[in-house]
Amino acid sequence: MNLYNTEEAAKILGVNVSTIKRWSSAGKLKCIRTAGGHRKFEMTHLTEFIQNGQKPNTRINSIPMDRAEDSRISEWILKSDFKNLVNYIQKQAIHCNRNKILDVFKGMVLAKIPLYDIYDHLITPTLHQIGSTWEKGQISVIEEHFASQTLKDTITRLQGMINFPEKKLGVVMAMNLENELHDIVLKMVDHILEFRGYKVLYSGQLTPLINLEHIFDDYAPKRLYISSTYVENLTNAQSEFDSICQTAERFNLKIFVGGSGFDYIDYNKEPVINRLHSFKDIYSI
Ligand code: B12
Repeated sequence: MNLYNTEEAAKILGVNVSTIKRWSSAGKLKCIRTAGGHRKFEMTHLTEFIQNGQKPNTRINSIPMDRAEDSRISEWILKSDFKNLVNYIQKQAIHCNRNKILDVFKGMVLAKIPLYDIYDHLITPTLHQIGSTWEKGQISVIEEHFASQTLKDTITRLQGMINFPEKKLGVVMAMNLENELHDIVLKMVDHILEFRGYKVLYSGQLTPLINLEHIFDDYAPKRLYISSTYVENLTNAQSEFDSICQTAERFNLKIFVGGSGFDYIDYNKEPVINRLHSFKDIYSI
């Protein structure tokens, strides 16, 4: 769990340390007390405080302000300046600077930017840009791997920091096809579904189809989200997909598909409900 100390909380909320102490002593701003009596703040303590309208003025810095760079980033976050943020995140990802990326994510959550907007307007274009800078030969393939792994790690860490609804809407499953390595997108799908209130069965990269019906039987998911980005062999991918559809239909599952692989795979069949194109769609449909 990532915690802020009193000084950092003061920098984020744009007040001095004694105000933070006063608010927390009065119970307005929740905190955790360490064995030594120090206050520690979770990101959710700060978001709850801001959302409850407890902060009297609007000056929130979204990330702890230590350096000139921090104030620039804070301004980009508060103005939803995704162009500059994408360039910044790409640079940090190539250099494996996980904490700097996480600071931006946390800042966006504090600034009340919805999770699906972070994924649609920041992470998706960053991944596309990483792909095109690699295609143009501006970064090496190892740097492309640094960048994509760093983003995957930070998305997983962010997932551990956000509170999800306790009451679950039901069980859903998120899977890739058998030969698919692109699973960052599926991790984000997983996160959005969890945020929406589903319990998610996440099988990730290269999901084998053996025993799929036992999974449907034992875990009883009611929706299946299938991601396909790269189709190496269309005949195999199509028959794999058709077989999943047949099994899913027997178990009354609804299927949602997404990713550029479905430009080739025919998904116009039962029980496919929809092809989704954005994280906002995944959140709302
Ligand atoms: C990171 C990356 C990798 C990483 C993957 C790491 C990981 N764990 O995911 C690694 C290095 C492993 C990799 C490997 C390969 N990659 Co690659 N990769 C990328 C890169 C840079 C980003 C992919 C990504 O995550 N995009 C971000 C997602 C969020 O965007 P999106 O796919 O457009 O998805 C959107 C919608 O379609 C929708 N959506 C997508 N999926 C889903 C799923 C559901 C359920 C829903 C509801 C919605 C939804 O939501 C998104 C938001 O709008 C892309 C470049 C690019 N332009 O995307 C290339 C890219 C996808 N890769 C490509 C290729 C060719 C490969 C390799 C074959 C390379 C090789 N020769 O080995 C292998 C594939 C091996 C395999 N069997 O899968 C090509 C694919 C071309 C094609 N369509 O045929 C691309 C486009 C690069 C290129 N221009 O050549 N890759």
